[in-house]
Amino acid sequence: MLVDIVTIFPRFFDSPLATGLLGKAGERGLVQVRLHDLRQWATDRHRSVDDAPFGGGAGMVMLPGPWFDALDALEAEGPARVVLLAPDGQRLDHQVAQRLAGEPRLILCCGRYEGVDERVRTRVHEVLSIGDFILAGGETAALVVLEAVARLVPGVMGNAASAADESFAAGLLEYPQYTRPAVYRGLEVPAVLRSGDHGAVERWRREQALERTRRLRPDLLERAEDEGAGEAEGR
Ligand code: J9Q
Repeated sequence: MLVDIVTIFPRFFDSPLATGLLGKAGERGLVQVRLHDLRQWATDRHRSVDDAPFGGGAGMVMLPGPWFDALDALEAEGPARVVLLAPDGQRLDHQVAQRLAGEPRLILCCGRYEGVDERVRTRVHEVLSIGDFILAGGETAALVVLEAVARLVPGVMGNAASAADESFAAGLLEYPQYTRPAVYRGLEVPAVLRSGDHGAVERWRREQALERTRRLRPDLLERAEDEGAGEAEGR
């Protein structure tokens, strides 16, 4: 997968792209990320990318010109799914991430929080939000999208177990995890996990995941039921 990110802060992505899963996916050529400074498509001598809003009001609005020219240039290289990060977009979830992971090429457009000239939306295929809160700009949201999508690109996560966990994780919260020591400051690891009875461990984990989901995120169970998934598919 190729991901082009258009931003006024290309350096924002340096450390996340060099580190951990994204770093490894880049090294292995599974997810190639290219960063583009929106200012390279600015046309005035100050390299402006924003201006005051028509009609007045606080803040600045990103100019259509640099965005149109950036997308002209990037799309001239070939087809891509163009995504704008904005608070009024469709909410990112596992399903959206899976859909995007199937795309050969994405262009992630990071706007600033005051907004992007409305006409830029004529050039994007979809608008995505990562939640109901205000960020300074789309960069943080783009990074969230990128990480959620990259780990679903075939080959990035590796083993079959993570793929199996993935379908499970989509519908239920995770079961409680423990490692050594068996007793820490008087807090014990549940006996079933140390019993060696793999069937019992499996049943316990499923029960715990269901209970935890019912208690903390009942909306996830309702959705799994609506989708006709859940029990039958082992989620
Ligand atoms: C660009 N608040 O917020 C939540 N998801 C995305 C955003 C966002 C924002 C400002 C600018 C994206």
